[in-house]
Amino acid sequence: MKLSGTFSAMASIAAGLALAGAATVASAQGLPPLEQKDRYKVGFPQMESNNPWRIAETKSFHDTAESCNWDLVATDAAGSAAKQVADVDSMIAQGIDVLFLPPREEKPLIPAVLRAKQAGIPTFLVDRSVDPNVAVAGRDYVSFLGSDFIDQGRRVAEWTLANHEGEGRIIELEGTTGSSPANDRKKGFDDVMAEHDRMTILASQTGDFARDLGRQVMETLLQAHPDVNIVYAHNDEMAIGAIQALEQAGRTPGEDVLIVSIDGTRDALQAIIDGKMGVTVESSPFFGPLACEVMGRYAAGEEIEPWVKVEDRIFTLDNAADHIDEAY
Ligand code: GYE
Repeated sequence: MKLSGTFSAMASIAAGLALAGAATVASAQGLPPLEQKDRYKVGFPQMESNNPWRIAETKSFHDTAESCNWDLVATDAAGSAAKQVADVDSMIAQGIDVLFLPPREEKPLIPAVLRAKQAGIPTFLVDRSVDPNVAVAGRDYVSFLGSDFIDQGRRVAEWTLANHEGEGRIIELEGTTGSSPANDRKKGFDDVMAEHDRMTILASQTGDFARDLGRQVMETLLQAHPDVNIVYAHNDEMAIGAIQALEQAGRTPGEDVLIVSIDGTRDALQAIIDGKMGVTVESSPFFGPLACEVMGRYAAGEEIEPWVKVEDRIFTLDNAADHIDEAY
């Protein structure tokens, strides 16, 4: 009896210390602390749901809500940064405990991030980031959970250099203008290609990360640049759209045009197996479990690294068939 009494007293002192620790770490950074409790009201304002990547990410948050004891408040901004800002504001008004925000674009979401902080809500950016010259991890929000997009672009470029002989005439399909993955995937790829004289980027235009726009933009660019022999798409959906446009125009993707891209969707892995696509560098949408883990560490008083980096695999003909069953 006595022993267990002493033990529980010690345990509660330890818990108290841990809580005090949480407050100290958070306030030293000027960030709102997160109380330790059994259930949390968690906000997830999704930006759009027009592609398998977004749908898989939203599902990952819903699945995690059960295992991590969240009451999830999820919205869909239908491709509008302004609507996403309004969704965050409404979540703040509803009194969420914590916010997991995938900012559609780098700049427009910053005021919402700052308002969440002001309202005492710890915010984690997931899958996309905001302009680091304006809002900073560890000060304005806790942390960014996501991939290294510059490195993804670089890895696609390096794979392309190793797998395409002779002159490369490249069409680049960019993601959503002003989004961090579009900016960084372009930089990573273009910087590597700039060092190789045999590689020329003929045109680079946005397809907004969307399959149908990717197809339409490819159709137009193909007329202006019929000599294209490489397409670099910033995501798999646009790569699939480009394949459709090329086939419509009588070209043979995989034979006369090399298609390279990023994400690792089921359709892209299938296109690799079918010989239409060369490579896709992974960018995983399964953020729910990571969000649960990082939030737990933050509530326990741990200082969270400003960037919780996700490691990405690479899918080619060597391994696409091994991974297609787990793809989305
Ligand atoms: O590559 C794309 C999605 O932000 C990392 O957004 C994400 C990107 C992903 O719509 O397919």
